[in-house]
Amino acid sequence: MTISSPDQVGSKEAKKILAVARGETLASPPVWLMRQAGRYLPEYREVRAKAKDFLDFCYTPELAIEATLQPVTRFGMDAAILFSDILVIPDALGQRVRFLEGEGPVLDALQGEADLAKLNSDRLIDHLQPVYAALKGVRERLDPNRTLIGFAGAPWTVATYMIEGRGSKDHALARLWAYEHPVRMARLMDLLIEAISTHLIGQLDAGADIVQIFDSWAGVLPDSLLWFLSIEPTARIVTRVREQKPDALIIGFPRAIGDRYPLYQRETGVDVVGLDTSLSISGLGRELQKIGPVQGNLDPIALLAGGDALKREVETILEALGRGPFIFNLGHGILKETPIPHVEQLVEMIRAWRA
Ligand code: 1CP
Repeated sequence: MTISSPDQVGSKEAKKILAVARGETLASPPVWLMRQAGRYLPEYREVRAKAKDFLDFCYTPELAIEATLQPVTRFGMDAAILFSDILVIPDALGQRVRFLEGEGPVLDALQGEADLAKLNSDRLIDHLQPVYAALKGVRERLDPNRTLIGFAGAPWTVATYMIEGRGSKDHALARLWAYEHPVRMARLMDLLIEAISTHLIGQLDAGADIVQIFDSWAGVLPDSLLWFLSIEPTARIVTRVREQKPDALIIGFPRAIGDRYPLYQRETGVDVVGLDTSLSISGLGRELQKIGPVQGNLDPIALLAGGDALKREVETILEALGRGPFIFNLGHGILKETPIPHVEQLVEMIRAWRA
């Protein structure tokens, strides 16, 4: 049976994001937003209040399912992204992770060899069962025309939290590790590559249609470290996942790496590259799109602003990238202060636009 929809030009794929990830151009691009389930939604805050703490929220399938579906129900997004966090990986490896109210994540920072040796991937799959249960639950309830996205942090981005013990601006401590202890850092990368690959395969087995690898802090790395800590580890994850899941579709988001995007696109083998806000869409963005599908890159602050400013930004992005394989998204996660009507305005504009 051929499923067709008015928004798709000759596509047999009912899930628009998958059609684009395989290289198709749609008349009107699909849309989802990074961090679309979150505090800007009153219904999220309600579910959040039912959980003991943030990790308990992630590991309670009924709550995670509800949070995952909320933005799809409210805005009609083309994808649901699993409600979870990149820090379930250190937690599953046995490092202590807590989310403190108003402070964000706090981990018992890795101090050296001894702490590294304590990390244990044997129980990873068992520990993450609630995450896979949530994906299965979402799969059962999600409209079959919508894409279900699984995700993980990239090794470097996860490692910054493991080494620093919390979020930081410049990730100096993690970079210092890489310069001063390259062997130790390589061991941490190996461990994370294995753990993240296993987790992505687990998510694909549980019903995710596609997965995204968030390398949110890749932009602070100079070339030599970018290769060693971001591009090569990501390439290895892509290879590992495809060994078990040859058709796996993967989005890579190496935030703020600037003119090194083409290298990342070429060398990692991801199907779609996620563009951050600072990337020039009319220049580099279009170059990248000649090679493969791209996703992005509305400034989350423009979404916060709304009105004419938002309209102008959205039009510029659609005009630059909408006539090739393109998934509309933000250039980084949605902010918790974002007014809901602005998200509605955004989705309406994208739906109304034609290539
Ligand atoms: O109590 C709360 O509600 C805390 C806010 C929150 C939320 C909603 C955190 C804590 N994590 C999440 C969910 C989350 N995190 C998702 C869910 C799916 C979605 O709707 O998109 C995803 C994909 C993430 C990914 C994530 N977590 C990233 C990568 C993406 C990015 O924004 O760069 C990172 C860096 C994290 C770490 C993290 N978790 C939470 C916070 C506040 C942070 C950032 C800490 C920092 O500032 O460094």
